[in-house]
Amino acid sequence: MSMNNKCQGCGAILQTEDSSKVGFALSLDHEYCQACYRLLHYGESIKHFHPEDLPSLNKDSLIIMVSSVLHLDLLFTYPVYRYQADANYVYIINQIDLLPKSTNLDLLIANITLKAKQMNIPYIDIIMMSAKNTYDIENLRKYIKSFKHKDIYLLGVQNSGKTTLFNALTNQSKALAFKKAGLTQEALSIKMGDQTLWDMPGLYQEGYLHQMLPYEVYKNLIPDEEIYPKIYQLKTNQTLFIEGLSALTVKGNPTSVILYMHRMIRIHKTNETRIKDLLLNKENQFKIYASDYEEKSFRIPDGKYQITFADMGFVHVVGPNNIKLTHPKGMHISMTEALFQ
Ligand SMILES: Nc1nc2c(ncn2[C@@H]2O[C@H](COP(=O)(O)OP(=O)(O)OP(=O)(O)O)[C@@H](O)[C@H]2O)c(=O)[nH]1
Ligand SMILES: [Mg+2]
Repeated sequence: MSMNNKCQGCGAILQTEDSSKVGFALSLDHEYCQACYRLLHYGESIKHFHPEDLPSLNKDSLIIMVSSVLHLDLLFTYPVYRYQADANYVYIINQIDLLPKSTNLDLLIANITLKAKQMNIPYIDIIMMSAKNTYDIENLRKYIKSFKHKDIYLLGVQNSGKTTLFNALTNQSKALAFKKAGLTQEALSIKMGDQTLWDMPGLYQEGYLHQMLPYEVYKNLIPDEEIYPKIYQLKTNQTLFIEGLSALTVKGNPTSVILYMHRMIRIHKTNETRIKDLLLNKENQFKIYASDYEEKSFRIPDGKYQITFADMGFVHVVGPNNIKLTHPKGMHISMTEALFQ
């Protein structure tokens, strides 16, 4: 088995021996492993593994931490600067094109900067951009060039857009960038002048949709274009039923809830008493995705708060209030202060 041929799509070392293992290809001459080939040509997903450990990085590098606006609750939570203390850090808040055009981006960046200061995060810059915007990419390319570092790493949670940035910055499209979490398996690198740009496997996040649903299903639940916020007025004990995935019930005073999710996700306003019936699919009205659900209660303090539903989006709720959620068991749910209005 050759140890040199890497799949151009996910970076896995190609092997022809075990079709159940990562990097399997029919021939070592192929550009792509079979999993990437099928994903690329047929949109079909066969197993990819989820790399969990941070691979070792060269010293004195520039680390670009890529975060999606969908994962802002996790921003700065991965203490990469502890493992790689000699590196310099730049944070990219990617996918800002997903936020409604009306979003106050100045306020967002001010709040993010404040959060970084409060958490003592070492960083050179925080950049908000879209990997799909050629102007942003051009600026980022120039920005990277202005550094003396030889190695530039793209790091961050799965699906934050590292490979999309990597392809755009290097003017090619061989590495695969899809909504499939954990797609990049091993580091991919390309020379940019005298610097090397590294696209790294995503950091694994527990409780995201890929853990409970097949790719064919979850890819349709993750937003990929501008989100149009939906506002709902809810009375006490009224519930927002979010497709067959979660239910949000207001337990305190009547309030409004603003929902930021994929426009195709069906929302149904109902009463708390009907959640069980709906989830048991008695009505056959909604797709029901999970079989095991759990409940969580949140006491929302005074102010605007964000409840994040794994990697599918979030809601804004104004406190003080009490909110009850019903969601698939193990789903990552968090409550944080809202970073924009
Ligand atoms: N709308 C929008 N979509 C983006 C942007 N950046 C990436 N995407 C999409 O997000 C999905 C994931 O992108 P990838 O580049 O594969 O993400 P990754 O961080 O490399 O993911 P892993 O390899 O799993 O760690 C793809 O469907 C991209 O098209 C962006 O700025 N805007
Ligand atoms: Mg990738």
